[in-house]
Amino acid sequence: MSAYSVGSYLAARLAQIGLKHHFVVPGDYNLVLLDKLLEQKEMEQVGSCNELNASFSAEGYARAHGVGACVVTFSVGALSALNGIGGAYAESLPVILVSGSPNSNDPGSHHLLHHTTGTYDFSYVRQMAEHVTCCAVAIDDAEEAPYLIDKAIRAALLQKKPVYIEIPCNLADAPCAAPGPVSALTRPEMSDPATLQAAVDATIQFLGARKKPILLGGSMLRSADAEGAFRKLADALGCAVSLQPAAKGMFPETHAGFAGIALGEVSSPGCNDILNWADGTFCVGTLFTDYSTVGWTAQPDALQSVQAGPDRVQGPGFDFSGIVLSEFLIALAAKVKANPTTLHEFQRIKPSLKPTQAPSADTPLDRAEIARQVQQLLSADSTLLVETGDAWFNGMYLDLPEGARFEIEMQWGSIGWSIPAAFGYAVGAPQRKLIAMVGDGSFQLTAQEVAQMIRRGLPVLIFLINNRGYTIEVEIHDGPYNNIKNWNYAALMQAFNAEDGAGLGLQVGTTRELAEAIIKAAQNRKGPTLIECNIERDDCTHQLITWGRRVATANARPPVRR
Ligand code: TPU
Ligand code: MG
Repeated sequence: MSAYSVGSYLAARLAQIGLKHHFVVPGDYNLVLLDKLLEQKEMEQVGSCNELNASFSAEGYARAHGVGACVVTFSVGALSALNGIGGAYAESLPVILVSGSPNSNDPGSHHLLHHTTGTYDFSYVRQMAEHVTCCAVAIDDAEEAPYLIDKAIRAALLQKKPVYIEIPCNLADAPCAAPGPVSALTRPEMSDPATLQAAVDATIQFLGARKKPILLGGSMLRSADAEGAFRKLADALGCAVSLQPAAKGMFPETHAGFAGIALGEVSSPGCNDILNWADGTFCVGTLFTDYSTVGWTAQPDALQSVQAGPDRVQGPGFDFSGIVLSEFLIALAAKVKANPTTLHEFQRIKPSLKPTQAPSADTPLDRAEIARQVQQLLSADSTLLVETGDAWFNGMYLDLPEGARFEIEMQWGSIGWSIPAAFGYAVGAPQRKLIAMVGDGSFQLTAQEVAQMIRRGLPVLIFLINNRGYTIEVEIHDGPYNNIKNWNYAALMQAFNAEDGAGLGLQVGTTRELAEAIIKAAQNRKGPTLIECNIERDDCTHQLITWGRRVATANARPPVRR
């Protein structure tokens, strides 16, 4: 007889795949399961203030640690978590959402249950989860649990997408088989050798026929475990290398080939010019959406580009699947001929940027000065995490030193993501210096998760940019709904500290006050520091204004008559 129960089986599997933490909100349907998870000593249970935050924290943890998990209660908990799970799908991050569910005798027994819609069908949560996960399983029998748990975890790890596992409250403690070797869950996929060869040949031919090829990297470089292989290809090709904003940090900005952030008209200086000058774009792990193409104004010409994704390579006249991206890039790097034409041209056209000077006197704070001071803080062990809003644009043009990382949720773009995601990231990578930039409007969604940073003594540095409203929305389409109630954000830290916390809240409105606050933050190692930076309502990046106008135009296209 195996000594395992469904709950301890799940705990063992989560520990085997390397999880050191999981995020939880308790409820009567998951309490026994939480006990079982607590028994697994290799993993720590981390409380979240609510399930939305738990899901964003697990997503942030997956960014830092490769995979994340959160455990919630049925329906009321799981439905709240689905926003973060949809985000993990959009951002290609493996997050395991586990929900405790009603007693296995209840479905089909004509019982009405709490936390449900008051009907007899309890399958709706799994059905809803199916749309935002790559695998959603509901266990209704302990003997089936090992198979279904493995199926879901394997799918998450292979596809780098979230999954959903439902475990009835009376089965968490029910006996089941012992876990087998972990390699059943983690064995990587391999390319079909003949298809790999064909894709390499077709791409070599495409590149050979171009005089001025350029590389463009996207966020799926990370989810496809292809950052190292992309770098090898960049070294071999020797051409200019541009990155979509969501891939910032996935290729070193100190690399000789780095040509900046590609975002159409609002690309970093010289980057859009070199992309337009090139006669062939080799896109790797990219995602082209209305946002990343600046309202469909900047998309590579399909006839002049190759797109290589996690399992597919597509170009003019060819389309291969069943290929592992990193294997493809490495095979290509070994065969490709160097062509540095775009890099040489980029070096000619690149505007020489004078470092912005520190203001000589104390002056009212503006967003450019915030960016300048944040830039000075970045070092090899920093991670800069930026929220939807002008924080995106404040962060994406900063220079990352070698080793520094950048986190952005530009595909899903849910405001409220950054604070719980920063918490999850800090739990997953406590050795990194985490700096978050967030607007006042976004902060109001999930502010309470700062309390969890205080609880665990995490020295996260938060720049809260208080421009008194939803400025990004103002730039897209203004109205009275873009004004919000102001809060005393810095004072919140005192409330969250209560009797035992070491969080620090500081309010600044001038350049000197900001510099002094940053010094105080560096001395506060036992908890987070929130610096509330007060700026004018209309003080935003010119890139936000241009991008917002383009997105607004794309949104406003009249319906096409069919
Ligand atoms: O820099 P700024 O002022 O734009 O940032 P802040 O203050 O954080 O305001 C963000 C405003 C915003 C909204 C209201 N950005 N996107 N939205 C729309 C939105 C609404 N709800 C969710 C969950 N996500 C969204 N992106
Ligand atoms: Mg704002």
